[in-house]
Amino acid sequence: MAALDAPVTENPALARQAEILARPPTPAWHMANAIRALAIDAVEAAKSGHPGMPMGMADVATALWSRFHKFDAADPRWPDRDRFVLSAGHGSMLLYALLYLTGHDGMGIEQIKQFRQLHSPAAGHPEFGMHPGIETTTGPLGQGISTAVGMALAERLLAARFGRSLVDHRTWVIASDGDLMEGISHEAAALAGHLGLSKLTVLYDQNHISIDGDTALAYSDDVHKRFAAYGWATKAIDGHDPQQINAALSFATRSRKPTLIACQTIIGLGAPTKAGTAATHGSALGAQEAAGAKAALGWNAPPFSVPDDLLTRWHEAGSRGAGTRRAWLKRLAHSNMRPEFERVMAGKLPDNWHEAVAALKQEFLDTKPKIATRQSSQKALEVLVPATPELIGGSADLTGSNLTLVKGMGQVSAGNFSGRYIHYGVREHGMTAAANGIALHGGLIPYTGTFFVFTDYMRPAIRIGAITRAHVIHVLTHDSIGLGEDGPTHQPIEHLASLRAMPHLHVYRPADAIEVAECWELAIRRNDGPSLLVLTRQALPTMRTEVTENCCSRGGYVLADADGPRAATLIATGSEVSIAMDARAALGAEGINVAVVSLPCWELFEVQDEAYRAAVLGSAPRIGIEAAGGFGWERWLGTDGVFIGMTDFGASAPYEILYRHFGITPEAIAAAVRKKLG
Ligand SMILES: Cc1ncc(C[n+]2csc(CCOP(=O)(O)OP(=O)(O)O)c2C)c(N)n1
Ligand SMILES: [Mg+2]
Repeated sequence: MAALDAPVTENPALARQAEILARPPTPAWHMANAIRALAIDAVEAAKSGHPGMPMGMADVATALWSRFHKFDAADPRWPDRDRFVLSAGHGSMLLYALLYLTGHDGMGIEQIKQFRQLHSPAAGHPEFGMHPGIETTTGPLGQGISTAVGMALAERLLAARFGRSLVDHRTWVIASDGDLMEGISHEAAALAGHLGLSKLTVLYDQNHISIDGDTALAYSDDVHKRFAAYGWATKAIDGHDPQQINAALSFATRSRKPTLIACQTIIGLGAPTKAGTAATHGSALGAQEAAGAKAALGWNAPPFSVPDDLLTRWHEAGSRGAGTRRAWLKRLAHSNMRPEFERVMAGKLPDNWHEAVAALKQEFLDTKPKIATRQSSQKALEVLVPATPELIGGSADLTGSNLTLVKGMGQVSAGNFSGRYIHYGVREHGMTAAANGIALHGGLIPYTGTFFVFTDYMRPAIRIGAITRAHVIHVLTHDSIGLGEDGPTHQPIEHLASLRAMPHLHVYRPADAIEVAECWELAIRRNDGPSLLVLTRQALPTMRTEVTENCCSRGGYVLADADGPRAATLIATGSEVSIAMDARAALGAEGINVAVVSLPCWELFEVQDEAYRAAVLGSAPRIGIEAAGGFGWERWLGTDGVFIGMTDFGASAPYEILYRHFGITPEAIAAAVRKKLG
């Protein structure tokens, strides 16, 4: 296999590395080497991980955390702290080293030694919730930088509400080549530029290396022109020169635009043979290379130990913000906005917010509107928006279809952040990540809007929302073949099943106006994960006959029981519930008594007690009806049930014709019941 043997090539990075290592060492250089040494040791001990990125970005991170980043290690959740997002999450040891060195509780040397081990806060990639200093979960490239755009936007929105004396902080991101290659970074950066999020700074680790080797293999963007075109300021610096780093960071703090600083770095700086190569990206250096790196860096301390004088200097960096935090606490104490600020930051809903929803439900009960669930959602928003000032809406260019905008919200724009509605543009992925960032920032509850089928364009960010348990609400309309003429590209088939498969997501598919109000209520109340409201384009009748209880809170319930012993149970969601009700009436006329169960939220139904679920589902034959693929319905139907739904993509036609064409009709349901009963 000689042909496959790679020729021994020169490593061009080594000459630059030699020049960098020959520079007179500065205090910052020594501090940065503590990061490098910890990254080397932790990855060696775990026998896996990514040493190259922390070694390459250590100098930039040191300057940032010791001079610019506003934080106080004594209170990592201080609301007015700067947000730091390590978008290149594979370089997680950089963040853990920074948290340890700056003296954060809960990230001691023991935790660093447990890098990548079960229950360690120093997990393979940064995980939100594992340590209070971790602002979001990163790892899927592009997500971090896009989440950070949402955080920077949240800062502007809250500053417009509470004033600069309470809200005045920056958002810092470290992003890699991979982050900027990913499509989502384009959406997010364009949005940030458009909105002029000038307190957002991306420190781009431009090491020209990714896993396959030199980024030139696949990547020839002019990053400066690209970001300039979005409306960003950009700078290029030697990422190992403290003076250039400091000057660029200082520039960023004065910039009137979001700023990208392209830091020319050497991945794995210090490694004697592997520096500047993909070999340092994602595996332990190995004993010999690790020892060589430490020697080259002049690092003599034993593994996992940092000399006292360096640790002291780092701890000073960690408490640098203490005075600023105390001054802020004083301002908060004297602010007449304090109760409201503390309320929203704690994620506590206003008193009486749900009274408006209760009134709306009663109104729906009295008037029994026949409207699309997207319309009843808008009616819900008309009462929720005034009742919950922290609610921030938006849509990916489908405002008039999603019906996500209601009177009085005001538009968010570059010059005006007092509004409550964000025109995200046609950027579903970026919108979803931004919404995660808004939620993770705290103080606001974001909802988004698009067509349900385009959750395909949102999914990686929905997943980050689910992993981080972000309080985000997605308004997803045009939820089935019921959207009609737009045809199969716009008709979701597999989406319900695929999203129901995602942990921690609540997928709601309400059947009428009252269920919509109930689901909105649940989504607003739920603060431990995202909710999806899956809504129709077409009108549906109001079927509910009482509003005393929030029936959707149990996930599923008997909407109409059989008149007499149950011959069968029809189980449906959303628009198919009224079709099931028609089938029930038709069967009843023949003396076949069936019950109709509405199952708007599988996740909530699943956690009800066995007896409740058994009573709802009954022991009679079960027929499931949903204008979507049947994957997953076995859970409720058992092996003996019948599913009526879709087995292929849809088609373009008026929706009534499509329902008949695909056999999702009261007649088809009644026929299935008769057949089942033999
Ligand atoms: C969306 C996504 N695709 C692929 C990966 C796997 N992956 C991890 S890092 C990386 C690229 C590494 O290059 P770069 O981003 O420049 O990081 P560096 O090696 O310079 O630290 C890839 C493809 C990922 N984490 N996320
Ligand atoms: Mg790279």
